[in-house]
Formats: sequence, C-alpha cells, structure tokens
Amino acid sequence: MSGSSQMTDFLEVRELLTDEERMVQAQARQFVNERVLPVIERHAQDQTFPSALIRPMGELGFLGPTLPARYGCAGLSSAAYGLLMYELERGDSALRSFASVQGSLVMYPIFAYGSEAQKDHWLPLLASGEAIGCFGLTEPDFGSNPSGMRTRAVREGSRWRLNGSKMWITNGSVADVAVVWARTDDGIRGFLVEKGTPGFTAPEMKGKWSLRASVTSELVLDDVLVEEERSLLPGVKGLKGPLGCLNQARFGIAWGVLGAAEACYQCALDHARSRVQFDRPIAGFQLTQEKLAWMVTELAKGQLLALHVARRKDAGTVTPAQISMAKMNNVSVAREICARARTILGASGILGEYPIMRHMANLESVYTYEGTHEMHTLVIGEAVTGISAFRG
Ligand code: TGC
Ligand code: FAD
Repeated sequence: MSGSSQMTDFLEVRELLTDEERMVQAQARQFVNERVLPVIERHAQDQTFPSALIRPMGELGFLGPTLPARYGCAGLSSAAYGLLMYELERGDSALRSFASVQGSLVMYPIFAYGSEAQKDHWLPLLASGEAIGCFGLTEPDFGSNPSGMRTRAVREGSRWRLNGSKMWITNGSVADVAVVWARTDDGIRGFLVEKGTPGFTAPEMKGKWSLRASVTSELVLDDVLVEEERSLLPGVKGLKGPLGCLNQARFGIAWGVLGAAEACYQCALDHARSRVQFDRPIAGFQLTQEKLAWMVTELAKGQLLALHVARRKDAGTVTPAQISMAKMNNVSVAREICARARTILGASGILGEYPIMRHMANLESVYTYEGTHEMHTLVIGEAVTGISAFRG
C-alpha cells in the first residue's frame, strides 16, 4: 500500500499554515508513507501495535509536540500538532491514539498539574518514547458519566492507597506509567501509578473489531500503595482535571479523523478513475461524482474548522464547546466519507488490500471515545440553550 505525497487540500488551506507547520506535515506524511503504510494492515490483522515505531516517533518529535523544549519537546503550534495527528491517522487510528494518549492525556496532565520533580522525571522519557503512558478515567459502570467513578484513593500518612478498576484503557498493558483518576475525600484527584507497583495489573482486552492495531486494557488496582510526592498530581482537584486533558485530545482527534477520511477518499477517487463499467470509468457517472464532491467538500470544511479551532486554542480563546463541535462534526463526516468511499470500490472495498474497512471500523471507536457523539451534541446543546440535558 502506498500513499500520495500531497495532502488532499481542495481549498488550499495550506496557504493559512506557517512554513514550520507545512514542514512538520510533510515530514509526518513521509514517515507514514514509508514506515506505517507498509506494515499497518498486518498489525491490524494480527491485533498488534507496531511498537517498533514508538522510538522513531519520539525522535521525530511527534510525542507531546506542543510542550516546551526544556522537557525534550518541540514547542510546536496547535495546528502543527493537529497536522501530525492528521498524518498519523491517515496511517491508522491506532497510531494517532497512541500519540494522543501519550501527548495529550499523559504528558499534558503531568505538565499542567504535576510537580517540577514529576515533570523533570517523566516528560523527557515520554517525549522520546523511552517510556509509555496511559490514561485511566473510564470504569466498567461509568463511561459517559465519569463523575460517578468508584475508584478510590485514601491517604495513609505520606502514602495513598488506591482500589478500583478502569476499563477500555489505550496502551494500558504496555504503559510504564498510568495516570489514574480516583475519588478522594477531597474530590477527584490524579495519580501516577507505575508499572510493577504491587497490586497494580493491566490485563489486555482482546477480540476488538475496531482499533485492532491498538492495545486496549483494563487497569486493576488492588490495595495499591503509592508515595504522595511521586504519585499525586498536586495541581488539580475535581473533574475539571481529566476533562482539561480531554480538551487537548479531542482537539487532536478533530484533525486526526480527517486523515483517515483522506485515505478513504483518495482510494475511492483512484479506483473510480480506473474501474470501467458500462464501457467508461465509473468516475464519469454523475452518482459517483456526487459522492466524491460531497466527500471532498466535507473534508475541506473539516480542515477549516480544525484550523480555526487550532488558532483559537493558541490564542487562549477556544471554549470546550467549540472543541466538542470540531470533534463531533469531524468524526461524524469522516465516518460517512469512509462509508461512501467503500461503496465506490464495490466488492473490492471490503478487502484488506485497501484501507477502507480498517478505517471504517476504527472510526466506530473514535465516534465513541473521548466523549461520544451524543455527549458532544449535548455539550453544544448546553452552550446554546444554557440548559444541561445530561441528567434528564
Ligand atoms: P460538569 O458538572 O459539567 O463539570 C465538572 C467540572 O469540570 C469542568 N468542565 C471542564 N473543564 C475543562 N474542560 C472541559 N471540557 C470541561 N467540561 C466541564 C466544569 O467547569 C466543572 O468545573 P468546576 O470547577 O465547576 O468543578 O460535569 P458533568 O459531570 O456534568 O459532566 C459533563 C460531561 C458529560 C460533558 C463530561 O462528563 C464528559 O465529557 N463526559 C464524557 C466522558 C469522556 O469523554 N470520557 C473519555 C475518556 S478518555 C478516552 O476516551 C481516551 S481514548 C484515547 C485514545 O485512544 O485516543
Ligand atoms: P456509555 O456511557 O454507556 O454510553 C452508551 C450510549 O449511551 C452512547 O451512545 C452514549 O452516547 C449514550 N448516552 C449516555 N449517556 C447519555 C445521555 N445523558 N444522553 C444521551 N445519550 C447518552 N477511556 C479512558 O479512560 N482511557 C482510554 O485510554 C480509553 N481508550 C479507549 C479505547 C477504545 C478503543 C474505546 C472503544 C474506548 C476507550 N475509552 C477510554 C473509553 C471511552 O471513553 C468510553 O467508551 C466512552 O466515554 C463511552 O463510555 P461507554 O462506552 O461506557 O458508553
């Protein structure tokens, strides 16, 4: 499988990017074409993550790229981060998920809420890919409503005792450090729980038909004792801690899914030009052109939406509801672009030789994680009406 060297960019959105952003995108595109596309179908079939790519991603600055250079990060703009996510997800949502979790859900909370010692220890290791992180918020009985979480942390002198379980955790079994959110007498707090801590296990969840190339795990905390200084994130209390991290990751997803959509759109366009039925390329039929025109229009609108949110994010003016709109809209259109692309390939569209079914299946997870489509709809609904509809 090969990928084109040029991004699909009908509206010339590239004109709105800086030279540095264009360079980051081109470098990531080359990486995905050369290192990801040749191996990803095999990994998806085998349900394995391409872990040989972790250190190269670190070396190229793909992990936590917006964080400052003093922690070994690249200090890039939000748009550059988004373009990285776009290119990684053009390869596979598993790669973008890995980078989202590492950068937005593990490095970001350590950077934003951690002590100087925690930052100095973990951020360079996570930026280089020497260490892997995961983020434990969801529980078996609390997905869309994390405020009900049962995982509990109780202070015992200079230590905390953690009990509970988390579910559906990306990178869980391979992580060196888990950011675990737990209820305390003082509200919800974040803890860094290191691999190998007695009582802490992370069994992998197998049998997924989506995100097959991503590691998904449970986290089990059975009387886990951690030192406060090393483990507790001192800088935040309450649900706004994990939700603040989700803003970062949801933003990256709004960009990333367009990469998956581009892969499917390009595949459908190439096929439509070469596949002949009724003595002419199927690209010449009006019904095919309507599908392609719709796909490229939604892709371009998604790119503009993501870029506008990126600029507002760097200006410090973006609202969580605007990020919800970008995540909700772009995942939804990406899912539909992939589905329409599949129809253009006819029967061939179901083959693993083409990336479409893999992306379609992946986007089912992306539609649900980081806040379901419905949750983001309700966030926007609350922003425009002033009435929260979450609790009936
Ligand atoms: P609510 O009462 O609205 O808010 C509680 C506190 O949080 C603050 N807040 C936010 N802060 C920062 N960013 C946001 N987006 C925020 N939204 C709310 C809020 O101001 C309040 O602060 P304070 O100081 O007043 O206490 O909370 P709620 O319980 O009503 O919940 C609201 C709701 C439903 C939107 C929220 O629970 C939600 O977003 N649910 C969805 C859960 C979710 O997204 N889970 C994702 C798990 S991680 C994951 O999926 C990773 S996938 C990784 C990968 O592989 O890529
Ligand atoms: P539920 O919350 O049970 O929702 C089921 C359905 O009910 C959805 O359609 C939902 O929109 C709807 N619904 C719920 N409440 C309402 C309401 N008030 N109004 C209208 N509709 C409602 N979590 C982590 O913490 N860390 C991770 O790294 C992580 N990685 C993941 C990786 C994968 C592959 C997947 C699939 C999930 C991952 N998750 C992770 C979990 C993910 O965030 C949750 O699945 C998601 O938040 C939804 O929770 P749920 O699956 O329990 O669905």
